[in-house]
Amino acid sequence: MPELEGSLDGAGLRVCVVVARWNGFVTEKLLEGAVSCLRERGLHHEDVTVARVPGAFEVPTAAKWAAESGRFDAVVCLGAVIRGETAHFEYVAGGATEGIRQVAQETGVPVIFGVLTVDSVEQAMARAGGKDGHKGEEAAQAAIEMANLRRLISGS
Ligand code: INI
Repeated sequence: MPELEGSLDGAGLRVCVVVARWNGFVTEKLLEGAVSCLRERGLHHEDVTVARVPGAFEVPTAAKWAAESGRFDAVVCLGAVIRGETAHFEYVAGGATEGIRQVAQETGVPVIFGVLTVDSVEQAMARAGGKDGHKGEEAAQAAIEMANLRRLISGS
């Protein structure tokens, strides 16, 4: 029975990282982890492009531009939506989540969800290199795996 699994070797891949400036004290940590992971796994400096957007709500739009450009094997989406007192959280988090899912499915390019949707700053920091791991690194790793799996499945 044939089995396919994307490797974690990033050599030769080109990745765009879209990162939101909102809650930059968290998203910059996500970005650092994502870029370190991509470089450690073999991507060249010039094959990692960073695109900054105002907030998580804008991430799917830039991700779509990147995915449709044909310049990237995968897109990593990073942001942090931290629950406040209003329903705004639901709209921003929901828009980012649904938008990213839609871009991935419409374009067929791996578009990876690395947006934290959390209740508190503590929870956000814990997932940005703290006690609950590093969502930026995880997202970068998922991008490499999915880009390589796509090549295996499509035979290119
Ligand atoms: N954007 C975020 O990335 N995180 C948030 O927590 C957030 N909150 O709380 O409002 C947020 N809002 C801005 C939003 O993403 C857009 O940039 C803005 O609405 C302009 O479209």
